[in-house]
Amino acid sequence: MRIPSDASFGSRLRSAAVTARVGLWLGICFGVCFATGLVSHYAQNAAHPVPFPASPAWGYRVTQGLHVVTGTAAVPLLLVKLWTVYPLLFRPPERGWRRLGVDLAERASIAVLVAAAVFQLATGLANSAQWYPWAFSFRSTHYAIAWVAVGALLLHVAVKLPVIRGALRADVDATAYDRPAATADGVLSRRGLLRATWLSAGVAVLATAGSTVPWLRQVSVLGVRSGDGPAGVPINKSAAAAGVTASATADDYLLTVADGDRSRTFTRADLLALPQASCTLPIACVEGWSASGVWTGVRVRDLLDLVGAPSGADVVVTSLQESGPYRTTRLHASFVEDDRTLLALSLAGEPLALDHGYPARIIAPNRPGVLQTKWVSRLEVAA
Ligand SMILES: Nc1nc2c(c(=O)[nH]1)N[C@H]1C(S)=C(S)[C@@H](COP(=O)(O)O)O[C@H]1N2
Ligand SMILES: [Mo]
Repeated sequence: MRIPSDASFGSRLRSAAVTARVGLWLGICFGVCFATGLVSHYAQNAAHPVPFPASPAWGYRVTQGLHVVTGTAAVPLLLVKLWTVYPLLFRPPERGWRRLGVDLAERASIAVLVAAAVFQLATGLANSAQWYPWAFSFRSTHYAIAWVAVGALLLHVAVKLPVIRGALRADVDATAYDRPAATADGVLSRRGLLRATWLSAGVAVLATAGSTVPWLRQVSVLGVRSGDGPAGVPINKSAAAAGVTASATADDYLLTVADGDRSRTFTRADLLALPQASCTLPIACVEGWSASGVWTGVRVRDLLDLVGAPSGADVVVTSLQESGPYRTTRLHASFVEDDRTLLALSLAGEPLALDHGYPARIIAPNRPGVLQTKWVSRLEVAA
């Protein structure tokens, strides 16, 4: 087999004029994805030096939706961008020690950028399909590599800035930044290629965004967990999968509310006899879907008042589930003190379905879905 040289790639479509235009949008997508990813990571942290706000209630739904939409749009953009530049891989190395050093450093930084970008998009997509063909922790790894990707991206933009500027200011058919070999007509025009690229990014978005945007449901063939489940809210983990079917339906179910050595227990009937509050709040899953529901139950603050708990403390929520990362979660004070934070007993006017967390679950505004703990057995003021 003959190794190609950069002269083997003659299409004038593989031009910096195309790369810079696709790269601009790819950079915007990565920027939005990074910022919204930081929000999501912070929201899930155990400690919040700066309180995470409970308002607006739909905030996390929007940032998480943007995260998945921009990540999805980035897939075709990255593929086209790589297609336009990969002949550069076969460019002969520079001569002279200094130039060779710079050349190798640039190639290494681009290798890091491409590897990190592909890793982020591949693991992100797999996560939104709830497919985990790996042994590492998704959240911490996706977070760490995000910094690598953004660092390498900033370096890349800084190095390429003169070319990017020049290419974006000139007409898309200009040849100033083309490789000498790239002169043959492509199968379509540069404008045609760009149009096809925007179209495929748009189709990728429409095919998945219906998992968070209700009126897109009909066209979202890939938005698999959209609109199904009791009361129109999808099920993430079922009671059977969590191993709580028996304990959640047992006659002797009790909720314990505790603050130090003061504690009280409640049956579900006791909870239903307390003053009830209703609010419309979304569940926004980190896996990319979200759905809104009308939840009714007892305000968490009212429950804490019944054991005389002071305001301003965090609360540890424990589920009947015996193991798993979401068995206990921390409800930070900013949520505890919010009137819309409920121990929900019903959804859409019906008793909570077993899979939605019967007998009782947490629902709070602007909170990641993973922290909306189901099958709650204990609320305890954190020490
Ligand atoms: N005890 C417990 N609560 C849980 C989970 C879980 O696995 N165990 N999954 C969480 C996740 S990831 C999401 S997105 C929401 C989904 O709630 P739903 O299934 O009622 O839509 O529940 C959360 N509550
Ligand atoms: Mo989730």
